[in-house]
Amino acid sequence: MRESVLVIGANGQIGSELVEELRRIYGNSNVIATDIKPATSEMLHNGPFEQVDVLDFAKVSNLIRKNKVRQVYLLAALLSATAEEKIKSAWRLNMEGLLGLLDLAKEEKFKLFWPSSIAVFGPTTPKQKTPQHTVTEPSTVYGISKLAGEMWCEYYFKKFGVDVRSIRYPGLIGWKTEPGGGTTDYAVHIFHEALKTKHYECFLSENTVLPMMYMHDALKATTGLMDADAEQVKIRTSYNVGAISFSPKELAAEIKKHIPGFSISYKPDIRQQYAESWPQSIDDSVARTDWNWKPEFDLAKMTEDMLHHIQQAVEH
Ligand code: AKB
Repeated sequence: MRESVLVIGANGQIGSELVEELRRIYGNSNVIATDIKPATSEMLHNGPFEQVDVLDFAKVSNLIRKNKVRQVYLLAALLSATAEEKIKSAWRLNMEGLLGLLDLAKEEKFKLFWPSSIAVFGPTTPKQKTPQHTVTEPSTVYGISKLAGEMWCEYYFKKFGVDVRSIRYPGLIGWKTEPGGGTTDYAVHIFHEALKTKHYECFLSENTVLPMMYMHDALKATTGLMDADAEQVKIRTSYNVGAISFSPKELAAEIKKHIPGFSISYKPDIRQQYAESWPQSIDDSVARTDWNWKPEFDLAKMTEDMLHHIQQAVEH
């Protein structure tokens, strides 16, 4: 049977790269990209695209039925920094979007992917090698919505048998699309500024260590979890996945190896508080055991790849 896949929030940092990867796996015409914003020309050129608000459930449901969709990736969300500025709309988008899709998954029996985040952890969580099961007392609106979402996922799995799968993404770093509204965004902006102006003013302080992951690994984790047999997926809240941990100072030092004139200065803002409430490194042994998760990119490899691709994109 033709495996149709729907990606909601396809224009975002994860979506734009995930759509490309899923189209490589399932074929261009079988992956329907959707976003509240109009499509980029690349997105339109390579396969089907629909402009849809995720909260328009009638339209989403119609798309799913009409195309016999078997997998949905729900990526539309407001991230940590924006969510603090728009508390109610963040809750509405992050929660109602998920609940609406969980209901549709219950009816239409598709497999649902929903991203959680290291933001489910808070100041009382152990910071080093944060375990899968530990204290989760988030202090941000975004973290609260992700924690509640995780519990809803588990509830729909246990009560209605919905095959929903989730990952607690760390900060994600990719060269294709810049992130927006997050706390870990500095780790992407720094590369663009390093190549453009050889200087970056960082909104986190120099020794703020956070868990991060290169987009290649994030896509590997996402498709790996979605491909796993249902019995392998034992956690139905959300899986810890780890890759790299570093501070702005360590990242700057790595960039300097490629761009010797690069300099960084620090002007921490409100995002410093959010970052300080999150773990510094993640214990992902449960994901490694359950569905063989393993990252491929370390700091040096990721830095080299980022600079190479951004440079190439600028030249073309
Ligand atoms: C953010 O910074 O808000 C996100 C996240 C850690 O989920 N990248």
